[in-house]
Amino acid sequence: MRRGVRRLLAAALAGSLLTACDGPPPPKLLRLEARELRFKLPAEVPAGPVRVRLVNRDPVWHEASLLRFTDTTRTLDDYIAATRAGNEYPAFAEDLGGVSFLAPGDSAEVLVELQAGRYAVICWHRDHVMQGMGASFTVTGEVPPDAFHAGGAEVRLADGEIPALAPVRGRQVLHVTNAGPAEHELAILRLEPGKTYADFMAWRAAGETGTPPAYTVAGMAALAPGREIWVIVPWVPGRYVMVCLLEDGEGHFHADLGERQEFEVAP
Ligand SMILES: [Cu+2]
Repeated sequence: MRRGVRRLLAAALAGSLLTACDGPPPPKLLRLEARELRFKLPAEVPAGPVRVRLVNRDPVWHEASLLRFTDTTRTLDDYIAATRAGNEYPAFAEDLGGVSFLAPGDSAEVLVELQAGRYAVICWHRDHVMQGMGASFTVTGEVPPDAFHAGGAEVRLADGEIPALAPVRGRQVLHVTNAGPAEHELAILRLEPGKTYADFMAWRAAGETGTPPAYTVAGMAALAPGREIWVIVPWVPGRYVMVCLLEDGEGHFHADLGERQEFEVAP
């Protein structure tokens, strides 16, 4: 584990409230509302474990990629300028996951531990970053010691592979780590009956109009190597595909280079 702290997931995350006085405090909620190609969010968040929830109020798909400015003199404008200049991984920012792309009206949640610093959320879906869809915020204070205990099913990402998963019906937490060396993301899509991953990619390529062949139920945006995040998945019965849709230097989706798993959640 990154900070060597052993964690077990707080019961609060699984939907039940902790009542013991000496239990760990439940993670704070950072609610990101996407509307009219902008994010609405608080300006300041206390350091420690944070549930990041993306709520998509737009008629188009959005994601909320979470990053920390490693060079504190840099700003969101610098980041957007860098992406417009073709640099998708500016050296002054570190990708910490965030929430994967979501259909209109949908929401999803991840859990991360945030240290004090300056952060931003960016929508990397389609050309939204070029349109300036990002917002910055500050994390203040100290991370409480052993503030939360995290667990969950282990999902260790590496170049060219996503491990198979044993989904547990209902609410499940996935502890996602990136062994690198490349950045990876993880989108968990529920396929409509009879539809495939190829159908979904064709729908994307055609401009995302009409009924999508699949919907994201949970997932995380780009995660830097060595980082960790917890993805909260509300499994319902159906057929799923779990993919990384980042691209390599030659324009191939990681999903087409082995980072893809298809599976069923039984009724
Ligand atoms: Cu990948």
